[in-house]
Amino acid sequence: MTAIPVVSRRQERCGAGALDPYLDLVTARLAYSRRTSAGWSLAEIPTVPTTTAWDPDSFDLAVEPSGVAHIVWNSSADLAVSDGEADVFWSRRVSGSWSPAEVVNDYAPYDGVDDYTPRVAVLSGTTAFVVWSSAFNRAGEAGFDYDLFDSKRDLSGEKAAASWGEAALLVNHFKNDQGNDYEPQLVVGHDFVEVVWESNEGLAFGSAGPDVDIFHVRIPGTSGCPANVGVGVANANGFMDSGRDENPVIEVIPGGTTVFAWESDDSFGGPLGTDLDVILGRLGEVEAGTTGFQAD
Ligand SMILES: [Ca+2]
Ligand SMILES: [Ca+2]
Ligand SMILES: [Ca+2]
Ligand SMILES: [Ca+2]
Repeated sequence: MTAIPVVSRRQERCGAGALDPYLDLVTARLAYSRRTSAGWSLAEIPTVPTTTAWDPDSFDLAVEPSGVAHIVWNSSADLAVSDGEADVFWSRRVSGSWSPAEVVNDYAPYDGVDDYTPRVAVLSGTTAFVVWSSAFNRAGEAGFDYDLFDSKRDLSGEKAAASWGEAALLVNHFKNDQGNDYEPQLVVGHDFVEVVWESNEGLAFGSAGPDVDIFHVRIPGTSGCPANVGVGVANANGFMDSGRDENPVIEVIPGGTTVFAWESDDSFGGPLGTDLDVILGRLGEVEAGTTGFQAD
């Protein structure tokens, strides 16, 4: 086991005992299989209430070192909320059994907007942490643009009354922005959470322009919600380009360097052309902040 208390989906796929959810395209349900030295197990159908349409791109998995698996997904299924729009759900697999699905976004009964692309991690083995994208104007301070929200759930002690906490904006930045923020991905270090996403927010008095760029934030583990930390542009060309930079992924590699990749149709001054290419960037610990990224 490493010092990192969370095993993300991507990390777990690289090791023995990997677990992976996939979408059953016939019935549009979330299915789950676990890979061991004997190969992939028979698919399980978690306790997911959906028989209605949902976004097949929008699920995520995190696995604790103990093997407990957590899944999140968005769905317009009517689980206690019959409003027909998408909300965020969570379930976990303990000793081979899936827990009943729970609604993650506490405002689900009255929000009237779709909540998309949830990502899950487990903090210090005691807290489930989910980030997602939503246009909900929480407390009248988020605006009607898409922002990133988060919520936590206590996992310790199997508390009967445990439930998801109040959903909050991920960072204060989202109270004042107007851009749309989509496709978050997160990774957890020993004392921080890092999130990347795509956004058309101009940032810094509009200097990033109205095109889509990759944004990044590192949130110390001690931060409250929303966290009062700055948001940076992760793609080094973000203040000059006009291309679409989308669908980022992020990882922390041994040594503490954050690496991320995304797709872009920017030509980078010509050599890449205007077709879609995959770009790799990195953030060294010394360079952590708003301008330390560099394109490889
Ligand atoms: Ca919703
Ligand atoms: Ca926004
Ligand atoms: Ca906002
Ligand atoms: Ca761009």
